[in-house]
Amino acid sequence: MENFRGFWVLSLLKDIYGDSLGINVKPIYTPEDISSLEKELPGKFPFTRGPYATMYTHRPWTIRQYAGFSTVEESNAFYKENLKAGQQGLSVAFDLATHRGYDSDHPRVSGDVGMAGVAIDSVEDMKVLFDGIDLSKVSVSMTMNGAVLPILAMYIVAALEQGCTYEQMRGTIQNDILKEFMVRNTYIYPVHESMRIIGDIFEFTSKKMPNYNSISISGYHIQEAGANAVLELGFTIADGIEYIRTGIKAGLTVDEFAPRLSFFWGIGMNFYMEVAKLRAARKLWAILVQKHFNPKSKNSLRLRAHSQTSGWSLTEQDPYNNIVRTTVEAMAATFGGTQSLHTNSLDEAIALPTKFSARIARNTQIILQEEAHIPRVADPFAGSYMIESLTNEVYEKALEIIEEVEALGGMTKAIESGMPKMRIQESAARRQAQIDSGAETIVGVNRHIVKDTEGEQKVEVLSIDNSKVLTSQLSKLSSLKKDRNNDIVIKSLQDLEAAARSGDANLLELSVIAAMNRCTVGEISNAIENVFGRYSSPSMLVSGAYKSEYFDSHNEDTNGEINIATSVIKETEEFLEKHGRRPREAARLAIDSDVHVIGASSLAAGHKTLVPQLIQEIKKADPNHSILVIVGGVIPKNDYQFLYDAGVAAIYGPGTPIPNSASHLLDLIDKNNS
Ligand code: MLC
Ligand code: 5AD
Repeated sequence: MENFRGFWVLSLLKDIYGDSLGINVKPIYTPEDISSLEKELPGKFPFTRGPYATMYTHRPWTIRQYAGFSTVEESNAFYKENLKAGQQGLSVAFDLATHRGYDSDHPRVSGDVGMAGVAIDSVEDMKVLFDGIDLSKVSVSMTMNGAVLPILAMYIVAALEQGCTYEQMRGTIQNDILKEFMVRNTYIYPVHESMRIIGDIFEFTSKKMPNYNSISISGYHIQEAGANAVLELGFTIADGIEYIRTGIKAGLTVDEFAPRLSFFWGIGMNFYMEVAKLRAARKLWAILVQKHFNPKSKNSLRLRAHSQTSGWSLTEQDPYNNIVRTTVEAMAATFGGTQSLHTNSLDEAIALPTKFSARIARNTQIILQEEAHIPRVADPFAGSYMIESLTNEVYEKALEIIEEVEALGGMTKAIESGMPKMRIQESAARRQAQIDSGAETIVGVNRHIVKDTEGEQKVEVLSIDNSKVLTSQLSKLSSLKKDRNNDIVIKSLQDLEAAARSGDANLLELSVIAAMNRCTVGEISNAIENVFGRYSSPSMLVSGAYKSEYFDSHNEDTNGEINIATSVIKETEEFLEKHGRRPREAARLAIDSDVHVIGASSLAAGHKTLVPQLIQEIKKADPNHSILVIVGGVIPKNDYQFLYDAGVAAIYGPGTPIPNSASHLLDLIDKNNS
């Protein structure tokens, strides 16, 4: 039995930690594994054990739940309730229209207004969002990257008009554009111009807002896009180094802004690895910042981080299991010494959180803080042969990635070369293949699948009335435009545009003036777009990684039948022979490119508006309607029939194995073209 268990543990760890990470986790660790490592203390260089000497014993991590939906009035009410119920900091989710720098009345974004976050068009909206919330006391994080100038400016003006001084403003702006180009995709301007904006924000905040965190350098989205822990860590620290260079290029000394750089990690189910990652991150940052920039203040070397449990790890199937997953991930984050934490809600893979699911998610943290007493000791895993050794291995492997990026000339250049995106896509394909082949277990998806759910309580789904939000935003926008002084508005926008062109004034400073004068998000973004342009990314594909990983871990199935992936490859070849080309998917360019299928992936809840519009457009341009529309992503089951009625050919929800959807899709295309 013991031998058997040892073997099982060994093979499981090999699968999870995987060759792709290059880390061989052993079944047992001894003092020899850590004999060469230095003894360290929390709050002391290189800060592996935490940025503060006393850590949670002095102050537990901040319970900071990310939220925002519908109108500012509804989001404001939600924030106030959450604060009353034990949440400690705020974190604002904006809708996609705002992220892209469009006002709610822009025709391109009508389906997205208020859906995956709160809609903001002007400082008047921002003031209502924080109505009754004292911005000198409550720290607020804002996840904004593309439209960072108007949004940060509007937050500043809302705070000033509340009576809060610049010095009192505390909080964080995400402002991490490099990872937008790698994975998250809400950039607006090209990368060099975007980096100039970041330099301006560092300059402005370091001079006027000493308690404000000017950036949240984010690995979270890199992990969510499929990167393993080493890639997430390596690319994120390399981003950080690039941002320090940006600040120095803007004329600042490292100590003027580095103490207010902050980080953000994704925490998945790979428990030991996540604890080690957070510890290794602090050590990497301290050592590399010391080496490259030699700061005088030790605050410049201290990595502080927010963490969020992984949305990707949560499943639509058997969703109450998600509470357990989130608890495990939250424990990894806090054992790793995070400063602030968001715990996801159990309905993550279905829709935005409801009041009920948000309560369970928040209470998960309160229980860890107050019932499990995790804050009682600083860095409890210190001295563990395994965690210390793993921390060091993750450190070494991530350092190799950072050196690869540096050899390309730093992260901006690496992004232009396409290297990080390709590596992340490759890692994602391998991971998916491990799941689809059953090498990695996901309970309820590829093991212990529940077939009979009759009589079980269904998960309640939050649904947002997009047309109601839109009507409200349009009416607020038109009264704003009537009431403001339009001459001053025009002058503010001209000043911004001129500064974008000349480079001789701070763009955040001018955005604050524009926001004060009631210019809108769309107007401020557009004034700068007139000079910088709007960036659109070329697409890239990775091939081969999924196939090799799938067959490495799952060759023929045990019944001796040909497994599904083998048969999909065969079907694809047959299709190629019959129709003369491989089936391709594309979105907007589909009609011009004469594709077989358009695959729409929706995480932003716009599927009920945007997918029917897409089908109508195809019908208009292609009356024979030979292009199929399929949908994937976070789609509540209740919406499936609506989408089928609108003409959707297939819906592939979270957890659908790729070979199954590929086989099904080939069949549909074949029928559609025969
Ligand atoms: C804390 N303090 C201590 C201490 N612990 N002082 C002495 N000893 C100790 N043990 C002090 C700190 O110095 C600080 O004061 C104050 O207490 C608050 O602690 P903190 O550690 O700074 O915590 P916090 O304010 O919560 O800030 C954490 C942070 C910050 C630095 C990581 O950047 C942050 O809150 N980030 C959140 C990012 C976020 O929510 N992002 C959501 C992304 S969602 P002082 O005076 O030094 O300030 C997303 C999804 C999507 O991105 O849409 O894609
Ligand atoms: N409210 C709450 N959580 C959100 N997320 C995204 N938008 C919202 C929102 N409006 C969370 C999900 C997602 C991650 C990027 O952030 O967990 O996976």
